[in-house]
Amino acid sequence: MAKINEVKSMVKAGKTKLVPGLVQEALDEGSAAKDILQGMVDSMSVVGDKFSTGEIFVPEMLMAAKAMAKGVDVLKPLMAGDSSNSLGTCIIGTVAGDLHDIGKNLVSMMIESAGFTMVDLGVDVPAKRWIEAIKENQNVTLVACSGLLTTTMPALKEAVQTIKGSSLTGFKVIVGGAPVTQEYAVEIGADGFAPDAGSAAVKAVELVKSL
Ligand code: B1M
Repeated sequence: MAKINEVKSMVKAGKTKLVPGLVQEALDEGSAAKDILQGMVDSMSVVGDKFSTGEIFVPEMLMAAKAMAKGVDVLKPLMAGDSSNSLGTCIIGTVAGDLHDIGKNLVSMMIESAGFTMVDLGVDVPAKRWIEAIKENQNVTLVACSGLLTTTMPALKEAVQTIKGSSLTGFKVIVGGAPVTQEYAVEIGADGFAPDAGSAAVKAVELVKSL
């Protein structure tokens, strides 16, 4: 337990070199991977609050994000689970104008563990790139669009409407990210919404099984 607290402090402090070792020590101490992950997610909330109040600035926020990403790398093999990748291909990315990828990466990890082959387009994905990726890949059954900023909600809408308005078929579209709600997902024409990575995997399977 003590090590999880150290992981949380070091993520907040953006200590990229220390976090992976501490995550491993927390595991060795007997902490569950999901509890360590939750600890790091909680730290990012604190970091966000400190940014909102002007206590820290973008560079500190970026260092915390990098530290968390290093910690997640250690947990990844433990969280991935045993997947047969039989539910088809999922194209995932963060919408245009948005550089946040920690949540998207966690969602990707969970959807992969539910049985999808993942194609990650990264961040700042323009609407037309989603279409290209659906055409370029075999057996695309799911498109997952992440958006973390209120200012990129219109880009999320544009992405979903471009994808749904194309002549391409055979897949469902799921959206999510901190400012996104079920109501907004319905409003922009997405097939599904999930508030977090775990429920995104559950929703992904549900959507694709209804194809
Ligand atoms: Co930025 N940022 N950021 N940031 N950042 C937020 C999001 C913010 C809430 C901070 C704040 O003000 N309190 C705020 C947004 C306010 C708003 O729009 N409502 C904000 C801002 C303002 C900005 C900038 C504009 C700051 C500036 O430059 N002045 C700028 C924008 C840059 C851009 O994108 N164009 C910016 C930049 C950055 C960094 C680059 C420094 C860095 C990102 C680095 C990276 O991702 N590689 C960063 C960070 C780290 C944050 C906070 C602190 C942490 C985000 C995070 O990783 N959270 C964040 C504050 C916060 O979240 N409290 C903040 C942990 C992650 C696990 O949670 O991403 O929410 P989250 O993902 C969750 C769910 O949302 C959901 O599941 C995930 C896991 O459970 N989910 C999905 C996500 N995608 C999903 C997709 C799905 C389903 C569920 O289906 C497809």
